[in-house]
Amino acid sequence: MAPQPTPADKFSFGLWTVGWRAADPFGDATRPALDPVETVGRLAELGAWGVTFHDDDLIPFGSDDTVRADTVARFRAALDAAGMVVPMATTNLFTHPVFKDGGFTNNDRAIRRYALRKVLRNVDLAAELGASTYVLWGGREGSESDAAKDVAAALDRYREGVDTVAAYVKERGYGMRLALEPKPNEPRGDIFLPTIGHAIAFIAELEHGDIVGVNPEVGHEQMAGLNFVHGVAQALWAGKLFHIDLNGQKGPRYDQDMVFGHGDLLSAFFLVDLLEHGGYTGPRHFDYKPARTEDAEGVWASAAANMRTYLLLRERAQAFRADPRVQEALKVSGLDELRTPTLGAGESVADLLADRAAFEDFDADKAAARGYGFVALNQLAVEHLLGVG
Ligand code: GLT
Ligand code: MN
Ligand code: MN
Repeated sequence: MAPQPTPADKFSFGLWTVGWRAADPFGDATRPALDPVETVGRLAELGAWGVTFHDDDLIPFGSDDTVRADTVARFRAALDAAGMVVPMATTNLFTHPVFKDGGFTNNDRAIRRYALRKVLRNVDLAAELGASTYVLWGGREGSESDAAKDVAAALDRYREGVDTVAAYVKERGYGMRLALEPKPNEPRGDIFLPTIGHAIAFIAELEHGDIVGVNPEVGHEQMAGLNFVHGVAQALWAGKLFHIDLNGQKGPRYDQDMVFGHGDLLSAFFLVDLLEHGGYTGPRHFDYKPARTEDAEGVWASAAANMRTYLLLRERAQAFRADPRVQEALKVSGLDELRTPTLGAGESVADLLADRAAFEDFDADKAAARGYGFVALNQLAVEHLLGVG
């Protein structure tokens, strides 16, 4: 029986995902523009729970106040009719040529001030529509050459920008949290805050870091050759996984934004296992692009594919965890033992130094003879993934 998505699964999509018209650096758009109102209705029919947007996805750049008000009213009516929510919103600080050297870290101070105003304006709209997360993806924050930026000054300005937005959110009582989205490169040659680790280290330097976390994207960490599951696990461990962008990527190359699971499927399996069993309760947000080859029906089929893949992986992960052979294999591999603190309760360094069994009498060769059974455990995961569990 094929699993059917329901709002309880908390699946959400950006307007810019299904709405991508598939223009790329080598070719024109292959699909017509989508009306956000249609997107809301179609996604709801497919079982999605929420829709997210950049300011400019909803209200075309440069619209006057009347168009803005009408557009928001129409969008809100569509959300209400479909029973959809807006869990997250974000700002487009990358399309207009004014942002070619970035927003918060642009060398031009007037542009930095303009970028801040653009963000604050959309934070107001996000709050009005009930969003609890505000994403900041700094795709244009970076450089093509090391001569172009004073990185320390750029990080000062980045911190100033994020702290200003966070302070505003607190002052207004919006109850919203900010989520920084790392990416190593594209569109800039090198982007600031390139990985989850860089972003978490940056957050520690903020004045209002308590309401700032991360929005990691599968493909972005994999573009950097990193293990996405480990990165997400560390973000969870730090209490900083505020949101997540799910998609598919085939290793270090340009940003592919494929359907979730259409890249590294085994990694996607362990990711779903982590999200489902690791305490993450936020949205399962798909940030993918329907392939350029797809027509309108293909767009909706690909949206459904993201959710279906997630649900199938969730079933497989549950079966994996419930399998007595897996539980036994986990013990053999020592995963339960890793949860035991290395020092005993109340044990001091002096106690450790006095413990002959820990060192003087410890038989390293004997301990080294142990097999960990990791391959057998991994094979059980592969077999559950293949439905042979
Ligand atoms: C852009 C980018 C995504 C970000 C979006 C948020 S915009 O499409 O490629 O990864 O999540 O600004
Ligand atoms: Mn991407
Ligand atoms: Mn993303």
